Amino acid sequence: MTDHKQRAAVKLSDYTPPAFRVEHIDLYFSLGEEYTRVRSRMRLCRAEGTDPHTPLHLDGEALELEALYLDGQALAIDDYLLTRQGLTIERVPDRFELEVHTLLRPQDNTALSGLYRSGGMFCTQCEAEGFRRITYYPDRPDVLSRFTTTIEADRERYPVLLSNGNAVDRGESEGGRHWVRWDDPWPKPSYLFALVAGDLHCHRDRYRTASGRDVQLAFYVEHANAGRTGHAMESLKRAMRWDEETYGLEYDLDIYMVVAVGDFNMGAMENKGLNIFNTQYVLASPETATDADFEAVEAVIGHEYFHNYTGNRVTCRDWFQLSLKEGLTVFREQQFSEAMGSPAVQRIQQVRLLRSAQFPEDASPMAHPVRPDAYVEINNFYTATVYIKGAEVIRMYHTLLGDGAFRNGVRRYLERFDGQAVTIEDFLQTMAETGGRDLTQFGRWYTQAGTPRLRVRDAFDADAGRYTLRVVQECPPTPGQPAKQPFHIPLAMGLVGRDGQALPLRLAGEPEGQATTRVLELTRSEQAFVFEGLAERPVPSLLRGFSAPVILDYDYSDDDLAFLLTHDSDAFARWEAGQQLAVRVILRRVHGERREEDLDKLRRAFAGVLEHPGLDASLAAEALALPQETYLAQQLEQADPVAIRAAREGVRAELAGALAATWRTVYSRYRPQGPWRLEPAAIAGRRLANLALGYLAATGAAEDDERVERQYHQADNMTDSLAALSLLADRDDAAAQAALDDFHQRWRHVPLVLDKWFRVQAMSRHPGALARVQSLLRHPDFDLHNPNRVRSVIGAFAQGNPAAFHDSSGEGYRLLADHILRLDTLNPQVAARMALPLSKWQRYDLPRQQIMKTELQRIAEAPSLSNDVYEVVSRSLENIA
Ligand code: B3K
Ligand code: ZN
Repeated sequence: MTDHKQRAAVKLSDYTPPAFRVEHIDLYFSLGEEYTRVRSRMRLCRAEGTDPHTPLHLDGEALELEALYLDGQALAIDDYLLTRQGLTIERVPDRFELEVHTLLRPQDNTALSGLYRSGGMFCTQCEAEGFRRITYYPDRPDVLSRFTTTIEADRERYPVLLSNGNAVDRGESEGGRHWVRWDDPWPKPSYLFALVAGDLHCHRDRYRTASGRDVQLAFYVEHANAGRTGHAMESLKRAMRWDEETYGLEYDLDIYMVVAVGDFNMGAMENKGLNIFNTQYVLASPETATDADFEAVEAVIGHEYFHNYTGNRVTCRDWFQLSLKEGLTVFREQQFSEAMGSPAVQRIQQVRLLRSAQFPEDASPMAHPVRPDAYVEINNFYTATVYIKGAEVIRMYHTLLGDGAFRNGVRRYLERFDGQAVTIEDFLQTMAETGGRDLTQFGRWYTQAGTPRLRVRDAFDADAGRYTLRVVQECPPTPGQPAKQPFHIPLAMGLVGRDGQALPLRLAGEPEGQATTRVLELTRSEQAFVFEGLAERPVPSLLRGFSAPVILDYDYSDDDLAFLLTHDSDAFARWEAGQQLAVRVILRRVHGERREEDLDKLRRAFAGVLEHPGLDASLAAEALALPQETYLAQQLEQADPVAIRAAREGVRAELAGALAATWRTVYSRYRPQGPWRLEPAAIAGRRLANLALGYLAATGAAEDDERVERQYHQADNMTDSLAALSLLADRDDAAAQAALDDFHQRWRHVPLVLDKWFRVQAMSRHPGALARVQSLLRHPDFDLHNPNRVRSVIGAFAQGNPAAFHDSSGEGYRLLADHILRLDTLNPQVAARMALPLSKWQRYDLPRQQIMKTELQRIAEAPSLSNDVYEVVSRSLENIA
């Protein structure tokens, strides 16, 4: 069997500081249709304390070296050593100038890393290690340099030429060409370099900072997308204002540019002053984008903007520190989204994502700590763990320190380390100092992988009025970490009286207090907390606001859950109680256990949500949505996704029938009247009405089927249109096919919308979904070169349609493996992402495990596999811990 240790892993413990500094780099790009020439002139100097005999090593990959000059002298072929990884010059002075000429073919760069083409434009993606695909350079985040960049290209084809910083000069050159020179005053690591050239439409605006400086804002898109950047522009201004008000951080250049490209490996990139975005997170109009898309645009615009400080001004020493910028920036993005919308709804959605994306990762052979300690390919570590568990870790600092100390700590961190490349330890130390807390044990959140489980038991002593909570924490083994030390866990909780009132919490030995929520700090494997002054046994409300990324295990009765759903003062805890009730009912069905009273319990609980005075439609929609199949699967040692689908759909259909009249009323009452508006009440209305429509689609009544069709045909916005279309994609009658054909016909020239057409079919709950996916992959509009299209078919199917993907025939696995192998020759980064569903094989029954492993093995044995896919499949095949 292939072993990932056969390929060189980079280890955190091997870190050494850079031997050379780059004081300045002057880049010259001559862009062409067949080849592009890059000339780099660097002023280098040996870092203080470095051995004077240390050779100079520059990273470089997939480059053609045309010439090399050291202090003006051309170097001959035996003056340096050239390998597939880079360039080494054995003897160099302490200070010198190096000029490097390279030749690239961006039009053939299907990996979309480095300089590549998307549609008619040139663009770059340098994080993590794309700059070495442009020129030879010490391509590591702890080498910061001042960049000037001149871009020269055909004037007609590429009227817009952009790079980081300010445009300082421009001119004409021969043969209908022109050039622009950019100067970035802020020293930066190479991963933040960017270049764009194209014939682009520009949406301009400006922003006045708190101190009164005017910043130009510019969104560049292909002409066909003009008019769809308004929401992104407004989101950017809101993000700029929010960061000033919340963290006192003001933008630090005179211009902020965003470019939208249709071919992009991930969501967006925070290049200094020149963000490059996947079109998906910039373009939004009511006809083409759903409410969720609008929200995602605001969040990602915010995220990349917030990186300007957390990531760009203070960056990472090495890529093991990735969560230093990503966890913190995701947390800031979450705070921003909470401030712009409903904090409770946001929190629920964050937790749902954590549970569906990160918990399974933590339970898989790919599990790694928030700060990993080894990698073969760093791009494989832009994971849910580094990003969203990383954000949960930051949220726990916030919970432990309190809002004021947290914000002061972040400010102090940014001031202290401005312009530097630092470590997670530097952040932790600063937060500990500012908060006046010892966070040594807390640091284990960065070094230990796995999801801790809290087992809570309680006892009530009626005579003494004393209630005891006993908490045991344990964390399962993960690869390379058989045993774990206890974590420092903030457990937010409350106690609810039998009358539904929040009870004041008094811990034994403490004076009387009024607080009804407290944060208990767990630091040992087992701890007890004794509350006094209680007249009767309370119902505990545990892990309020999801105060830590853990699995909570407390033996609630069904009635307790229904009670908390109605009475808990914490919105998150109410939602959680409802979800747990639904989880139980569905899992009983999975186990073939059918209790008469089950449906009734759920029906009453759901009706209670809808009858709640002061109903928040958005929160209600969250509470009435059944738990996701992936979450249900995690509750089982070994899951059968087909049985889970059947049980969940069965419950859905029964709830649909039992509450049909209610769903119809909800549908007509909450559907916003009049034209589309992007306002909280209208968004919440659409969400709840579409949820009701989802249940109605399962009643089997002709009137409800027609209601779905009507909504599809009458919708004036993508939210309603797509909600109906995805329900139609679950059917296979003539009306459903007609709607799918209509949608394709209408949107075939709008790639982001066409992605939705592929996605709803790839995620169809129809039993024939697997066959449909097979034909979608042969559809003329399917394109393995475009990551969005790949994600909307292959990703949606393998991650978002468990019952079809895990079809017992194994066809789903084979189809995925075939496509991973093809994709790996084009775009290894995306191919490796697509392989992740197979890495979770241990979670399924034995026959499925067998076929999944066979397919992993087949991939592992393929010749010339990329490091990206190699690392995923070889780790997946290793035995867990
Ligand atoms: N920093 C980029 C991600 C780069 C991923 C490289 N494989 C986007 C972000 O997190 O904002
Ligand atoms: Zn980020």
